[in-house]
Amino acid sequence: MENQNNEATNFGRSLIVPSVQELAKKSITKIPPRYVRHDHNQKPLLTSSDDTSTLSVPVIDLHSLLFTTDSGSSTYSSELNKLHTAATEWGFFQVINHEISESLLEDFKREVLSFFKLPMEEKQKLWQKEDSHEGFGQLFVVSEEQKLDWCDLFYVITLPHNLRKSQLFQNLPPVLRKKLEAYSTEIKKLAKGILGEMAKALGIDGEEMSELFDDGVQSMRMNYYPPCPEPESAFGVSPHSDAGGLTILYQLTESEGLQVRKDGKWVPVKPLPNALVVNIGDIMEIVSNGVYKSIEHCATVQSNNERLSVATFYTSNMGGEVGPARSLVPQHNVANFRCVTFEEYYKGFFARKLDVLIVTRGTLTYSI
Ligand SMILES: O=C(O)CCC(=O)C(=O)O
Repeated sequence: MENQNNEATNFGRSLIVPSVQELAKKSITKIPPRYVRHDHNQKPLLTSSDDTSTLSVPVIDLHSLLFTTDSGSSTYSSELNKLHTAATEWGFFQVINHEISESLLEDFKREVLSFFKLPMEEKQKLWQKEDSHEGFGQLFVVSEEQKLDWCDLFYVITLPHNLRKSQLFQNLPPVLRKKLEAYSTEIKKLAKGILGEMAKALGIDGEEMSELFDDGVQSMRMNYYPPCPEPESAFGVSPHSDAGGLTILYQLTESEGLQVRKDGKWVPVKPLPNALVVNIGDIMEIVSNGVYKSIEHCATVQSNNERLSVATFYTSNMGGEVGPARSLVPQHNVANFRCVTFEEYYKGFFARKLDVLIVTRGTLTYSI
């Protein structure tokens, strides 16, 4: 059942901003000042330097982890070890052999591409409203002076069903809605599978992990980055960490854009055919008592190519608490984060401006 009551699930709002896609259609040679970023110490590289071209995020083969019957094999334990190291040292990895069918990925990609190509009058019907950040627009815009990203996005809560905004869903193009439904189900399965393996690697009780994530909240952020006349001056998405448990990112186009901060350097994540990118969110860092890392990342833009991606955020159940796993704390002899309710946690997250989040995450807000 979808939700008719907006207030019940309203975790946040964002100021309404103009469409970047429409702006980019105007063959401009300079970007408006609101998109120009001077925070150069934060800026990633637009091309790979010698330093980072040798580094790449780990690739995990899920066939040997999730789809094998022999969890006693050395292949299984070596891949589990690889997953644990990736989550600990990178907070990011790509997954192959995830068993989401190529045809579903292709269909979903086609529908998302056409969605962003709809005429503006159609998209306007799905634009964010003042009281909610679901729909087309941007997120985390809290002041008229704030710099904006070179990106149009569509944000929607997809699971559980009772959190859905029925009005928004009913107005989605029917084929997109059908494919989104199938993709959302597959991503939930995948996220739960990976979380289950992480529980084993961390030594978290399997039942506790299931209680935390079985009926998790899932939302999707579809990103469209138009070509940008001054790519070195803009961000597609400003540096940030993700709030949820796990994020699963589908890079729809071959152009690069995602960059991950590793030991102070920005490392590009090259799209691999049929791979998905997975990253640890703040909640999973907290649940793991700080063992896994929710890492800063951003998206760059390009002068000639558009880029599209879909980030699916899978997080813990509503109504629960966000804190280190109970079964882990005795093993570590210390809880490195305090517990807050899920609602407190998310209301605080969406009320903050994105770059403030980087400064506060893990230190002021949640740590004890
Ligand atoms: O488009 C990308 O590669 C990154 C997107 C992202 O970080 C986000 O949507 O939160």
